[in-house]
Amino acid sequence: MSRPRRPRPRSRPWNLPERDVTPEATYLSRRELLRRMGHGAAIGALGLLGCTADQGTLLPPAAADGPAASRYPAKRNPRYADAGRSLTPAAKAAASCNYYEFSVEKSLVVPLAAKYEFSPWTVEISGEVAKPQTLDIDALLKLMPLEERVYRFRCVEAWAMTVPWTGFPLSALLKRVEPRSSAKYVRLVTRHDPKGFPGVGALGYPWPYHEALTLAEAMNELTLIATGIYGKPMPGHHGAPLRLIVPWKYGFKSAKSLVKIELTSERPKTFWSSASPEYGFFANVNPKVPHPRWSQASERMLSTGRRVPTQLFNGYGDQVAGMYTELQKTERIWY
Ligand SMILES: Nc1nc2c(c(=O)[nH]1)N[C@H]1C(S)=C(S)[C@@H](COP(=O)(O)O)O[C@H]1N2
Ligand SMILES: [Mo]
Repeated sequence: MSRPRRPRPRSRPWNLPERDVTPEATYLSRRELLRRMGHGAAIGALGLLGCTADQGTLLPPAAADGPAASRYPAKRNPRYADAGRSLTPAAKAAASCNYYEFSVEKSLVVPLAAKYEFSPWTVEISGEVAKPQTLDIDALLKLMPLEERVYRFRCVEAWAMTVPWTGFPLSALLKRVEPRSSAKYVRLVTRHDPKGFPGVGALGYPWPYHEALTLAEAMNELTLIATGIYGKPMPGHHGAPLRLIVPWKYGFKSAKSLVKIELTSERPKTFWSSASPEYGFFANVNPKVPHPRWSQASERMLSTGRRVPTQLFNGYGDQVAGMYTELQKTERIWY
């Protein structure tokens, strides 16, 4: 877990506190990253958006067409009607989007994703299952019961939001494909489109973005496949047309733009643990286990900018801690 610290002079204008803790900028300075990605000009043109523009004006209309649009807003699940915090305004959540396929620069994710074509889209559910399926997104949406849930969301960079996701439990989908007894893990793979995604080419990351859960984690009641947010179909920047949500883990586990859900017998590799030894497989939220480069004791609410104490398992311990009682004797479960 220990790695050399890079000197990070605080006088530089891009060294705002949030950026200072961006885990992904480990190897290169942000300016260098942006230069290599060819975003220099875009940053010049949009440079003020992150600070002064009314973020509300950056929001593209949600994907309001499509046969599933009439299913929104879905009925809110009373068990998750309220996450004990006020909802984050949609524009604030959009302004903080993390989506490296588009850009490492948060203010560019919304405008770049707005130009991307997310349709048509198919999802494959395969691997150690009795009934593998490849479904068009509309067919999938017709099949699954949609509900709304308000969850807390905690990024490893120590910002947090509270948002209403629309979607269905991953368990409901997995039951349909009938996992074999050999299935122990669920691997989630996102769209691979090096030509279409402007952020992919220049960076040496192991694209496509991929994540994984144990089968028990995937079957946990909290684990969602989200197809919408704020009562509407998912906009591009939050992971259209469908993404994972695992609210007791750091946000990087919640992979966007899924194209494949594969059940496996061996533990799959994950994008961030391949990219850096700072990250492991489990990535459960724990305020007492600092990141090698910063504390996780508190988090900055996107809604107010205030810091609040971080909760163990992001406050979802009642529903998830049991899965780790044995595991944590032999595994590194916090990163
Ligand atoms: N495909 C993909 N999924 C991704 C990411 C990404 O860069 N690409 N970033 C992750 C990180 S680090 C976080 S914090 C969340 C952010 O979700 P949001 O932008 O909808 O808030 O998405 C996660 N899922
Ligand atoms: Mo994140």
